[in-house]
Amino acid sequence: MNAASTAPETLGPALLDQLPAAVQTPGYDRTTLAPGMAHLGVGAFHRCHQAEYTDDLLARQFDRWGVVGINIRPPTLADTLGRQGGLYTRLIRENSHIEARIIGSIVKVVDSQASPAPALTVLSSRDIDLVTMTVTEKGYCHIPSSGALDYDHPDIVHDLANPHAPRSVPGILARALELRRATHGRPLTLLSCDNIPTNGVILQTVVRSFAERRGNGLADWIAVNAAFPSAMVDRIAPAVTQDDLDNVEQWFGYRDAAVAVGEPFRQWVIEQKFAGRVPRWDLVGATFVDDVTPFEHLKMRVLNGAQTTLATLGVLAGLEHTSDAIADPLLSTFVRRMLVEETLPTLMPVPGMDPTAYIEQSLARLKNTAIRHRNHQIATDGSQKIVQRLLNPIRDRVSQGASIGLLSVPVAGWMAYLIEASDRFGRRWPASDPYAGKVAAIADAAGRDATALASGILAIDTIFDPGLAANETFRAAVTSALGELLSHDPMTAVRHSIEQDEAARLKRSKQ
Ligand code: CS2
Repeated sequence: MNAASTAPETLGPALLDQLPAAVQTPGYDRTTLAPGMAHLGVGAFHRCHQAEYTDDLLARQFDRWGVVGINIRPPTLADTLGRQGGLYTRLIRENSHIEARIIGSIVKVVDSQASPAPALTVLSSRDIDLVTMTVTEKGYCHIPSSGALDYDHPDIVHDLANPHAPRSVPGILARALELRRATHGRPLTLLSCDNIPTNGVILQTVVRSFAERRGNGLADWIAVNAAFPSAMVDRIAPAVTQDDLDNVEQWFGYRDAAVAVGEPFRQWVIEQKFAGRVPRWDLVGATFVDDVTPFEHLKMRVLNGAQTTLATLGVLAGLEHTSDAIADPLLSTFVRRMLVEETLPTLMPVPGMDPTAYIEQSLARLKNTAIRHRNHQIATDGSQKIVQRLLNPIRDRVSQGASIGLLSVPVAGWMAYLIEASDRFGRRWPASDPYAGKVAAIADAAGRDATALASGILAIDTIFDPGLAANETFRAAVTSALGELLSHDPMTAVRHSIEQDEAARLKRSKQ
């Protein structure tokens, strides 16, 4: 036997009936699956979340709900999922537990990085009734502090000048809707699955604001024919590594370039507001509700808030993954205390969920050592994340006159993360954030002066709403934490905030 014939085969439809028994395969006849929806942004999260729910649904109630996966940004899909006929292995991992399953819901992939045409063809097709998307927080081209479309965003400037050749998500969606209006006129549901607050409202705002500028009646057509439900999505599914691909080959004997790895927990709460046909994801674990807000607050403030806290403080403490950060006794004490003392009282009642138990469950999820979620990955684009994860709960507490000494530490953590990445501070790590340049310029001017650094950054009103930025308690807490985080012993900030919180608690209990 020559080397070529012993090389493991690559996953694809022909291999489905030859896989080891430990690998579950689709429970429906994939050859008859026709496309009914599209997904923008096929990354690890989509493969572990919406595509899996859809796969569950197809096995339970088969219907025309195949997914066309579209990427308008790297990576390209043709060489990975495309080559495998859309099939991939989804691993669920929790410490030593491993569960492997082939997901079959993606019927086709389309690369539209070089030109919007392939994406527009799919999105405007009459077969597509719904578009889900995970395009990251910054993909919406909105202003984080207000949720409005950022007309100064270079891609928006470009797309308004070239509406037939758009490159931004709002521009592409507006053009697709325009093409739908001009051809078959069928309605479309656009379902955001990104962690931005009221994601449906923001998506609707950016698409409609863009369409209004076009001024050809498109905005009115959209108001009647498109729906933008909000959704809360949840499953921890980090960027896939070469180790993950190698593991599949070693454990199961075939190659898969599109493996996705997630934790066992998953959740999807979707606002019941659709235009036309919708997949019955509610039959397979998703929840359709009238108002997503309480669920969204709970998830972004607790789970995502904890992740951002552990990520930025974790990097500053020299720790690599979420699971390393939460294994650190000081950071673990800090994050639990922050969530219980300060975040929890800001949460709205959530039907059927106990917020205290949710906090414990979230912390337990973050301890999963088989999920190699890098702190740098979570810290990426922090400017687009801190509003919903940290600043909104802080604002709620400030308005109640309640303490914010703990929640302010990760805000300073985000600042320190970008400051330390600047030239002036010796570029300790490469930081990827649309505001990295702005923060670096502030660091250049302010040097090591924590007060000047904090006030320079707090003055960025597209992140910090001016009312909050002017609050003296908030400014003082952020400035003092930032000074300590930038010192030779960054964890002093964490220790101090815990001590201060403890002292305040004791004082209150004696009153
Ligand atoms: C993470 C999220 O990278 C990040 O910003 O906090 O991707 C997080 O893992 C998911 O929201 C979990 O559902």
